[in-house]
Amino acid sequence: MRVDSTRSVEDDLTQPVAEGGLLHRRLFLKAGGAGIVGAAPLVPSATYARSIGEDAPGWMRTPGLPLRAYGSPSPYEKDVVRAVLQPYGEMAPGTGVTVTPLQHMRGSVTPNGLHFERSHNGIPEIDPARHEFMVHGMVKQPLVFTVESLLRYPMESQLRFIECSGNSFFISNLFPEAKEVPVGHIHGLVSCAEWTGVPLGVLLDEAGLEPGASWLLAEGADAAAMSRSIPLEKALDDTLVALYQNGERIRPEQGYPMRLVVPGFEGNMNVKWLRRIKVTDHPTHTKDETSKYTELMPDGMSRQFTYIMDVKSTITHPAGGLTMQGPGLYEVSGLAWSGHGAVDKVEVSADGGRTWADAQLGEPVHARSLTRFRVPWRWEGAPAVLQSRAYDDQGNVQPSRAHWSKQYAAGQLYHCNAIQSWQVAADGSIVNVYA
Ligand SMILES: Nc1nc2c(c(=O)[nH]1)N[C@H]1C(S)=C(S)[C@@H](COP(=O)(O)O)O[C@H]1N2
Ligand SMILES: [Mo]
Repeated sequence: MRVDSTRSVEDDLTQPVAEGGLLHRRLFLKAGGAGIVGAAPLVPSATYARSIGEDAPGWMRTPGLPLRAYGSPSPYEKDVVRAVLQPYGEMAPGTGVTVTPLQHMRGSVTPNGLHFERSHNGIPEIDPARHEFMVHGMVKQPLVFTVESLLRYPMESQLRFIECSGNSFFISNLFPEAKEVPVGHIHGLVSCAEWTGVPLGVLLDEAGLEPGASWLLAEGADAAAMSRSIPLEKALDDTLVALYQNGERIRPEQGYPMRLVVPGFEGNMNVKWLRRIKVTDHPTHTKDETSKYTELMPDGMSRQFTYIMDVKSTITHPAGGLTMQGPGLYEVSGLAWSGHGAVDKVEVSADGGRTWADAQLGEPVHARSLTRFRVPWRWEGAPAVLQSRAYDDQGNVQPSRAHWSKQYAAGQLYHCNAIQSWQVAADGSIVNVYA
């Protein structure tokens, strides 16, 4: 059942639009000055003003710290960090992931120090003066680019998410029982940055494609020499050789001095520390696209070259890793994205998917980028199950976990875009459940 939430602003926006206390997405937007919410503060912790100045804190009485050449977060935010997950521990400390702490983030762009990381054999310490990037294979003229030469090319910026295809494996059918982990552990292998660099098509053009060219092999300069095959069509469409991440040079863990950004395609294809592109007329079937990054189907066949990350969303607040602070008004907020295009609509449920309210999307909505969604929620303190469901402008809808699981063999973990359920208990605790 979907509940109509398109009523006009003249209607009483404080009336629920779905079960469990979900309110009209425009409540907060229209609240200013209209007295819609009431004269009391929205949340109990916002107290009435006293006069300020009487007990001026120490930092108003003495000069502040000296100016700094490079900024870092407040020391009071020291716990907002990536969780480091190393499956082989100290045997292979460079292998594994770090996850973005989604439960502590509110916008849609990921700060560089919190961008998730997936590395197969550590972060190479590349001296940009000695790094070379080669374009060869089925080209008229093989070319080698230095970092310095690439920096002189015309550049383009794209706000794009990168998502590991192993993201959300905690709710995949690898785990028959739901794990109690924070939202960052479940979905934090997705991040969003403004990537700036040289369109790969410009460099391929310069090298001159030979007739019959249809694929690329992209290889990294790390000790895993990670490599993937990429269809030429995508390379010529919107693929970037990125040198900048949110305005500064790419971080070492993101591929310094250069990486591929292949918008909407699985994270693995966004080859970091890019050292060569070989133009071919066939996929190369590298170890990274045969032994891994394939999906096992129910009939025992494996599906290869599943590039596009499907439409998906998760509530990041309230969510696992946080607790409710008593009954009252909350903003349910989360992230939605699709590798197929732009997010079109996000719905939120507080009753485990029986009734849905439309969420407000953070605008402008960029294609293949993280989109923030928000909806007000009056929580009366009763148990609730929160879910979000995303739609994209290419007609795709995020599936239920049961529906997603059925598509694959047991133990399948890649490309999990199932709807996530957060169970909110009367005591305010929030845990991941399979609803
Ligand atoms: N050279 C190289 N490129 C790589 C990897 C790697 O280990 N080596 N990991 C891949 C995987 S699996 C993912 S999900 C993304 C992660 O990008 P990030 O670490 O910048 O978030 O990089 C991809 N590119
Ligand atoms: Mo990945």
